[in-house]
Order: sequence, then structure tokens, then C-alpha cells
Amino acid sequence: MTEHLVLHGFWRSTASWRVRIALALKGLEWTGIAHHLRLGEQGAPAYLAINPQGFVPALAVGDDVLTQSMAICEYLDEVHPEPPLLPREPMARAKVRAAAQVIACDIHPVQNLKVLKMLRHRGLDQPAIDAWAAEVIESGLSAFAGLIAANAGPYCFGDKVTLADVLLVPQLGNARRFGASYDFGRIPDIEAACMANPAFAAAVPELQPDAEI
Ligand SMILES: N[C@@H](CCC(=O)N[C@@H](CS)C(=O)NCC(=O)O)C(=O)O
Repeated sequence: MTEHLVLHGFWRSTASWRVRIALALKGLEWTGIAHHLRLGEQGAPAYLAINPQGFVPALAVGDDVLTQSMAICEYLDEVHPEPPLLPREPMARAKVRAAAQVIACDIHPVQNLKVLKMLRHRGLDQPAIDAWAAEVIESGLSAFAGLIAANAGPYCFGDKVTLADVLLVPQLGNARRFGASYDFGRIPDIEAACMANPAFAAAVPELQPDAEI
């Protein structure tokens, strides 16, 4: 029996967006609970009891709770193996994880809301903060493009969607928000290929019930 899945997220959170894509790729039903990040709801005691980091997403699986979007995506992939998000072969698997981690570990944490707020508290004005985020995103995505350059398309790693695509598409949403360029190598073509997939199309922020547009 599949346990009930509840996604704690926020429409514009790219880490929540990753999980929405993974859930849709796996064809899983879920319900959502929105935590408004700009209003600071991620810091409410009731939510900190769910995720002491005060970050979305968190995925409740029955009575259990998972945090960290990459761990959640990999959990979903292990419990619902089709279609796979990671290749079986260890070298190929490690390369997909490495590309995904460029975004999850090296780009996103340096430009997430918490860090941008810290910059504001240290005196940076909004244009300087946006420029910080854009610089981090552009240098990271340029490296990401180099890492996958030799692979065939239409996706990051050939003709199957992987975790790298699941991480890339939301990060491009953040690139647009901060006015960062992402016209590096195959990246725009990969986004177009992903967005033709209904799972990616359904996961976009603008279609979420808590969207403010
Ligand atoms: N490494 C975490 C990052 C989660 C994260 O940074 N979430 C952001 C939204 S995308 C958040 O909740 N920010 C709230 C804040 O910075 O206060 C993951 O992948 O789940």
C-alpha cells in the first residue's frame, strides 16, 4: 500500500519544485501544505517541529517526515523505481548525482532566501543582493553546462530524464527571477525538452494552489 504523501512547500520554492517534479514523474498522488516563505511561516514553531531547519520542502510519508529535496527525490526513486531518476551503472549514477549536486550544494544554498536576508542585514541593498544571486547562478550553470556538454540530448544525460534535469529546471526559474543568464551550452534546449513532459509542466510554480501571480 502506498502511504499518504503530504508535501510541505511553497509555490516559488525551487527545492519544493524539485520534489513536485519527482512526484509527478512517478505518478504519485499527494496533498500540499503551503508555508509562505516571505511571511516567515517556515520559522513557526509548528513547522520547526516538522523540519528544525526551517526550510521547505518536507515530505510527510505516513507518520514519517523526510527533509532535504535530494534525499526526498532519491527516497521516491528507491520506493517507486519506475521511471528511474538515476542510472543503475555506478559511474553513470555518480555523474548524474554530481551534476545535480552542482545545483543543490553549490548554487542554490548560496542564493536561497536565508542567505539573501543575511546579506541584507549586513547592509547590501537590493540591486547588490540580486547581483550576488545572479553571479552565483551564472557561474554555477556555466559549469553545469560544461559538465554535461559531451552527453547526447535531449536531456542532461541522454534520452531519459534524470535527477539532473529535476534539479536543473527549477534552478532556471530562479535564474529568471534574478535576471541571471542561463544560455550556456545545451541548457535552454534541455529546459524545452523537459517542459514538453507533462510531469514538468504540472510542477511549475504558477500552477500551484498557493501561487501569487
Ligand atoms: N538543501 C535544502 C534547501 C531547502 C531550501 O533552501 N528551501 C528554501 C526554499 S527553496 C527555504 O525554505 N527557504 C526558507 C528560508 O531561507 O528562510 C533542500 O534541498 O531541501
